[in-house]
Amino acid sequence: MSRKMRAAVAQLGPIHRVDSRDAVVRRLVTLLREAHGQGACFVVFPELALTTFFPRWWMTDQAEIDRYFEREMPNTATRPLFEAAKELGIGFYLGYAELTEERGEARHYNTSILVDPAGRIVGRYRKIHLPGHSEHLPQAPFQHLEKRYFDVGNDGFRVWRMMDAVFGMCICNDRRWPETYRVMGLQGVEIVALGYNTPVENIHDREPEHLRMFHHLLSLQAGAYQNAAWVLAAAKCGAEDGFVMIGGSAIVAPTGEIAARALTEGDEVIATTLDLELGDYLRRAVFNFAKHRRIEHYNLITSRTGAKTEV
Ligand code: ING
Repeated sequence: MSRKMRAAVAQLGPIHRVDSRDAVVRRLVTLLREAHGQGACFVVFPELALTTFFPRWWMTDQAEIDRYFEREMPNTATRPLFEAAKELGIGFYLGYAELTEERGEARHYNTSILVDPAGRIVGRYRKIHLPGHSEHLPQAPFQHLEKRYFDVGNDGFRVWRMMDAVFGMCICNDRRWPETYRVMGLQGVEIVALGYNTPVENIHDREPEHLRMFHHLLSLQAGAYQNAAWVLAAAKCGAEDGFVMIGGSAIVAPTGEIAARALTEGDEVIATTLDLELGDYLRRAVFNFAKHRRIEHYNLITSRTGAKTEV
């Protein structure tokens, strides 16, 4: 009897600066119900799914910045989502900005949580690969201030057993780094859930826009195949206050093939029945880590940060 799970990715269209948490949560609940209607028992929502992608804005007033963060989870605004999920018996991944305190100091994380079908938070991840910059770039068409507004995540890349499967989480830029998937792959991850907000325009260098989607899908497909895992990726996309982000939400199989892909840049649910044994043949052979990996030759991966040519 093969292990199968019907899962969905809930893509979000734009969230504008004026949009309230309550209005956004109503959209999330609608998407959750649609996913349930498609037979899903697990749904992935995007990165920073409760607010606009605020790192695009230069802000200096910490109180203004902190308005984009959640001090507790669930909270008044998000409780309807947890309650709907529990009513329907659906687990979910949710990305949001987390404000917490550690050793008396405020800490700001770009966070995702894993919630089980009973509405309990069973896992938390804090984004490790923070892209962009920390200083104001006045000449740029928009900012990408994740290095300014967030602390580097301190939870590592972990996995959790839930609903008879092994789940892992990451967030947006993490998906571009093979280390992200491999650390989870070495823990036997079967389903990697991730959300993303990816601007169409590259503010640093002139780059053909079609490459944004190409690199996004390439990263998902490589990570899935090289670790024999399902990868479920949810975009927040479309024009947020005029600033366009790519769609391309996708469900990628352990073979690296795209099983489902969003067609729009709005609120959209895609769903697939995940065969959790589809990747078994890859783990037995080509990606049998225990049999083939040669870690005695990999030390630079964890001992050297930047590239250095010594020849
Ligand atoms: N966004 C983008 C991402 O990694 C980016 C930033 C885009 C980096 C394109 C490099 C190239 O998809 C977030 N939020 O990480």
